[in-house]
This record gives sequence, structure tokens and C-alpha cells, in this order.
Amino acid sequence: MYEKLIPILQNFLDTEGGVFFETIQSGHINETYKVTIGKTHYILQRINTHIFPEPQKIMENIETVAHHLKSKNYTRSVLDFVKTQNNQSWAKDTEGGAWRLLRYVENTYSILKIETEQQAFTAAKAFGEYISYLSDLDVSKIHTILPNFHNADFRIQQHRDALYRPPSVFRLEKAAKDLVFIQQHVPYFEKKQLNIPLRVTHNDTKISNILFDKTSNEAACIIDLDTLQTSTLLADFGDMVRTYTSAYDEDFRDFSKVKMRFSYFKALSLGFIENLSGKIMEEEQKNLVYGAERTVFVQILRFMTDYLNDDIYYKTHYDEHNLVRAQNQIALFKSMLKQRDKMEKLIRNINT
Ligand code: GN1
Ligand code: MG
Repeated sequence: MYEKLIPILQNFLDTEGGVFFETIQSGHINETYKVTIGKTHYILQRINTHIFPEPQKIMENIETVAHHLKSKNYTRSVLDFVKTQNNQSWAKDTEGGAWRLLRYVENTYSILKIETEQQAFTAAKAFGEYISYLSDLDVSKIHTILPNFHNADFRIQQHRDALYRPPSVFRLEKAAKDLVFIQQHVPYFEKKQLNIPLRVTHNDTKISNILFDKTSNEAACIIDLDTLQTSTLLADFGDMVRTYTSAYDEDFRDFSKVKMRFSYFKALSLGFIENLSGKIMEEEQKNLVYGAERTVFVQILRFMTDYLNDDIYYKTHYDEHNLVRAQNQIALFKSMLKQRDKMEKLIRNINT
């Protein structure tokens, strides 16, 4: 099964002496392998070009950001790609697939699910610091990779388009109650203009996108930079609230247990803002909770839209997978709405 990877790998380096492959099961989009040659480890990844049609732009963004971080003496590791033998940052396979090879960051581990408030604090602090380091990077130097990625109006429209298509009656019936819920909440997010600056943001701040140092348990490296582009700080904060505060991931089916845990919200908020001192604007801080609610709502829309579209975007492992994910996120969203006042109060009282 791994034989087909050998010629791909040879675009980047010689494979004499044997190669060992391991599949890495994480992420809904790309295909990822750990590669061992002798004592050296790499990550080989196939970029999903249906979703990311312009790998060149992704790689240029990553280089621009790495250069900026290094010039400012950023102390954590940055992703380090092996160039092809022709000095390119990625290679095409015979079917048009796009591949790249990264040097593995040694002595690190990643986690799929947050276990402690300390981890939430540490990860959010690293993402806050990242945004802070990038706050003086000229946004016009960054390519847009996925237009409208966090744009709620765009996601609402995609959802409506899916409903007009129309979806199968079976799926519509299965989702009926959730579709009503979505309809009720659309007005809170539709056509809301906030006066918030564009920044260079990560746009996928889930916990598995941080490598932790095995010795210190500090954040060693921020990874998965495919969605790195301009957006607002609310999106990065929001995705942390979405993925760090729930005790269960988005695939978990016992929705009654899915809750926004306030102690985790507190930890991540304090961590995030700590390194943004003097950089976060009043208007940004004021809208953090709204931004978090919007991020979760957008994720509900995205999973539900994909369910209505017969699963064309996210990898799914069973028939109702996207519906379950949407319902799981609805449970989280409901729990957040109940705690809105408490969350607002906490954010208001953090001094920057
Ligand atoms: C996708 O592939 P992965 O897991 O890194 C998605 C994110 C979603 C996430 C939901 C490019 O990320 O936006 O929040 O799934 N990435 C893209 O788990 O659509
Ligand atoms: Mg990602």
C-alpha cells in the first residue's frame, strides 16, 4: 500500500537504504504519513487539491510567515519543508496530486483532545503569541487560500443553496429539527458588520495543530498552516473555544454530555490575551464571545450543509457522520448561549 509513495518521496530525497511509512489519522482533508529513513523522521502529506486548488500559494504564505517570524526572533519551531530536487516546495504526482515533505519536529507530541485547563492555557497562549508576532506583517503579502472561509454570510448562503438543490427527502427528514434550530439563529449572525481589522491568522486553531514539547510540555510548534490567510482574530479565538472547551470531540454522539466548560474557557481566554497585550483592540476584545458563538454556528452550518450535499467536503466514516457532527456542535452552541453573560463578564475583566 505504501509502494506508491516511494516515487513521490524520491522527488525530495534519495530513498536508498529503506523507508518506513506510518499513516497519521488526523484531519478531515489531507492525507498524511510519517516517514522514517534511517534515524530521520519526516511528514509526507498530500494536499487535497479539490479543497486547496493552489498549493503554490499555500507554500508561499508559509514561507512569508516563517521568514517574518524568524526575523523577529520567534523562539518556537517553525515548519521546515524539504525542497524537491528541483528546488520547489512541493511536487506533483502522476495524477496531479500535490505533495510536500516536512522535517519532523523531534521530542514533541500532539493531542487530539484537551485533558487539562493547563493545556488550553498553553495552546491559546501560543496562538495569541503567533498572532501578536504577525501583527506587523503586511496583510497584502498573504494570498487568500480559501475565500470567505470564516464569512458567516457566505456559509449561510451555501446552506440555503444546499436546501434549494434540494437534498434527499430522507436526509431532510433526519435533519428537520436541527434545520429549524439553524433557521432560528441565522438572523443573529446574518449581515452583521463588525469594525474589526484584518490580520494574518491561522484559521484552524484546534488542539491537534500544536506540537507540545515532551520535556517541558510547552507549545513547541504550530502546525497545519494551509488555512493561514487574513481573517480576524475572532476566528482563531472562536475555534479554540469550539474545540478546547468541550470534553468531547465533534464526532461524539451522546449530545447530552456536550458542554462548554467554563473553566476551560477561562484558561484559554487568559492564555490567548496574555501575549496580545497592547496589540488587541478594544473592538476585538469586546466581540470575542460573539466571535466564538459565530465560529461554532458557522461550523454547524458547514457540517449540516455537507450532510445536505451528500458529503462532498468532509471525510465521513458512516452515513450520518456529518449530521452527528452538526448536532454535536448544536449542543455545544446551546451550552455557550446559556453561559453568555458569564463569558462576557470574564472577557470584560481581563486587563490588556
Ligand atoms: C477541517 O482537516 P482539518 O481537520 O484540519 C476544516 C476546518 C474545520 C475542521 C472541523 C480547510 O480541518 O475548517 O473546522 O475540519 N478545514 C478546512 O473539524 O475546511
Ligand atoms: Mg486543518
